[in-house]
Amino acid sequence: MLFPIWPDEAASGAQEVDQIVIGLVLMSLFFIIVVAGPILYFGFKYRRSRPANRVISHHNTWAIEITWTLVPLIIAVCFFVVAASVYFRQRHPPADAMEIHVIGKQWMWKIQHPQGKREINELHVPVGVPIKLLMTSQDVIHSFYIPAFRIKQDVLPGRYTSMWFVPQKTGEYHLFCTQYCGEGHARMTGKAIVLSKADYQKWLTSGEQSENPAKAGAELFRQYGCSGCHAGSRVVRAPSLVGLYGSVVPLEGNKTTIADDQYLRDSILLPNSQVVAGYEPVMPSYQGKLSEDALFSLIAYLKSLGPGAEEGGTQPLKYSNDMGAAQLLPSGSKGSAK
Ligand SMILES: [Cu+2]
Repeated sequence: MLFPIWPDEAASGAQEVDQIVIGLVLMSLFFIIVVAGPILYFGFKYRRSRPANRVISHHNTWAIEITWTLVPLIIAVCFFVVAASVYFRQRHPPADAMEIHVIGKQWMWKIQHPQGKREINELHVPVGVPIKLLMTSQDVIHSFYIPAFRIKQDVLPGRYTSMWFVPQKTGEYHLFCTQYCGEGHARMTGKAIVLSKADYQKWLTSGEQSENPAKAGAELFRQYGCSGCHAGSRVVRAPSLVGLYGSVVPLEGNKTTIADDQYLRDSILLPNSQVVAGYEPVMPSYQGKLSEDALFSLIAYLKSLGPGAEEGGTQPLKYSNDMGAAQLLPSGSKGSAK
C-alpha cells in the first residue's frame, strides 16, 4: 500500500503548491526562532538569581519597531501574491480541457468520459492533457481529493463544481473523499490512473462502452418533450437553445447571466428562477424526473448545439457523435475547435 509522507508531484501546479507550503513552513520556523530565541535568552539572562542591569532603557526604538512591522508585512504580501496567482490559475481551466463528469454518491465515485466510457472509483486520464472535472453529488456533500495532484474540491448536491489539472507523471495515485459523508465515508476511495496517451486510447476502446453523453442527451431532449417547445415546429414560444452555451442571456428585470453548466441545470430543474426576457414562465420543472447522469447528458447535448447546429437534432448534430477517440485529446487534435 502506498503511504508516502510526501506524495508524488504528479500534476501541473503540484510543484508550486509544494513550494508555497515549504516556504510557509520555513517562514514560520524563522519567526519561531526570531521570537522564541530572545525570550529564552532574556529569560536566562535576567532570571532573578543573576546580577544584571535592570534599569529601564529610554532609547528611541522606532527604527526596530518599523522594521519588525514592515519586514513581516512585505513577506506576507509576497506570499499572498504568489499563492493567489497559483489559486487563480487552478480555478480557471483552459477552454480546450477535456471534460470528465464525476458524480459522488454514498459511497462511490461515478465517472464518465466525454467519449462515453464509464468507470467507478477509478479515474483514468492521459498524461499531458488538460483535464477538467465537472462534478456534482446525488446525495450529501462529498469532496474529491487527489493528493498527488494537489487538488481538492467539494462536491455538492444541486450544484456543479469543477477543478482541472494536467497529469504529468504516469502511475497510480490515491483518490479520496475528504468530507465525512456517512458510515461508508472511509471506503469512498479510489485510484487516479495516469496513462500515456496511447494507453489511454486503448483503455477507452476496451471493455464495456456507453453512449457518449451528448448523444444520450439528444435522445433525452426528445424523450422528455424539450424539443416540442425549444426546437423544430414549436407549439409554445420558447427560446432557441442553439449556440446558448457560454452566451450572455438577457433575463427579466434587465438582468443578464452567462449560460454556464449551472445555468442550464437550474433552467431545467428550476425554470422559473431565471426567466429569459420576453418569455412567459411556462416551462414545467423537471425536478425529481432526471437523474444527475441524465442532467449531465442533457447539458452535454446543449453544449454541443454550437452556433450553426441544427435545432432539435433532426440532422446530424454538432456534438462529437461517434468521434474518433483521437479527437478527444485536445493537443494535436484536428477536431473542430470552437
Ligand atoms: Cu464522500
